[in-house]
Amino acid sequence: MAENSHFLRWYELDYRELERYHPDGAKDLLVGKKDGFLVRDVLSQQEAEALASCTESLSVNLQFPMPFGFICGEPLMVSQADRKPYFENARRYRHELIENCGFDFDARLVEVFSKLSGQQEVAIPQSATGDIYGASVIRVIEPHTYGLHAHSGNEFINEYESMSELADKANLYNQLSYFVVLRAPELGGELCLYDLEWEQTPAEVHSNRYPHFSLARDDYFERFEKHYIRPQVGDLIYFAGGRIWHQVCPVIGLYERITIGGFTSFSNDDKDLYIWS
Ligand SMILES: O=C(O)CCC(=O)C(=O)O
Repeated sequence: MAENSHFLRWYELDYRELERYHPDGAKDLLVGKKDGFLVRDVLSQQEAEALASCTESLSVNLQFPMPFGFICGEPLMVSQADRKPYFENARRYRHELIENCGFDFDARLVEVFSKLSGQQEVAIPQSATGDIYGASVIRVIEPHTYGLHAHSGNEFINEYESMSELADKANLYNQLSYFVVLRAPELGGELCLYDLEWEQTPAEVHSNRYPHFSLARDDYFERFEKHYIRPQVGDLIYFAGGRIWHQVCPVIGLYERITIGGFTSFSNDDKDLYIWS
C-alpha cells in the first residue's frame, strides 16, 4: 500500500499560523474542502506530560477499561440512558484535570478552535438542565493490543441512544475528531486514514460479516489506499473523522500511546462550534 499518497487534503502548520491560513478550517473539514490538520505545539512538552501524568492520579472511577487499554473520562457514546452520571463524571474529570496539572485544557481548546471556527463562537455545550458536556477524554493505548480498530464517526451517531440529546442541539453528521499527543509510543500508533469516505462505503461493510471494531473489518479495509499521520508530543490532529474511515495502528515497544481528544460539531442553528466528548 502506498504511504503518504495524495488523496488527502492535509495541512501541517504551526499553531500561530492557523488564523491566517485556515480561518474557516472547521467548516472546510465539514464540507469536504479539506480533510485534516496537524497543528504543531498546541501544548508544550511540560503541559503534555502534566496531562499524561493525570492517567495515574485521576480517581479510579473516572477510568474506563477498553480492549486497547483504558480511557479517562466517560465517553458520551457509552454513557447510560440516565445521563446524570455522565454529567457528574464530566464535572469531576474537568475539575481533577485542572487540579492535577495546573492549567485549564478546556480553555486551551476553546482558544485553538476559535482560530478555526470562522463566524461561529466556540463553546462546550450544555444540556437542557444546565449540565456541561465533557470536552475531552484521555485515551491510553497499550502495546500488544490491536490499537483502535477501523471506524468512522458517522457509524455511531444513530446507533447509540446516548447521542440523541446532543443531536437535538448539534449536527453530529460528519462530526470532526481532534486529539493531542501526550505521550508518543516508540513505534506504531500512527493515525491511518483510508481512501474511503462514509458516503462511498460499500454496502457489504455494513453487513454482519464485518462487525464494528473487528479484525475482519480491518482486513477488509486493507484494499484501500492509506495515509499515515505521525504526530509528535504536543501536536494537535483535527480531521474529518466522521466522514473518513480511519484507524490507530497497534502500538509497538514498551510504552503506551496517550492522547487527549474528542469531537467538534456545529450547533443546529449554526451559531456555535461545540467541543464534546
Ligand atoms: O488517537 C486518538 O486519540 C483517536 C482518534 C480517533 O480515532 C477518533 O477521534 O476517532
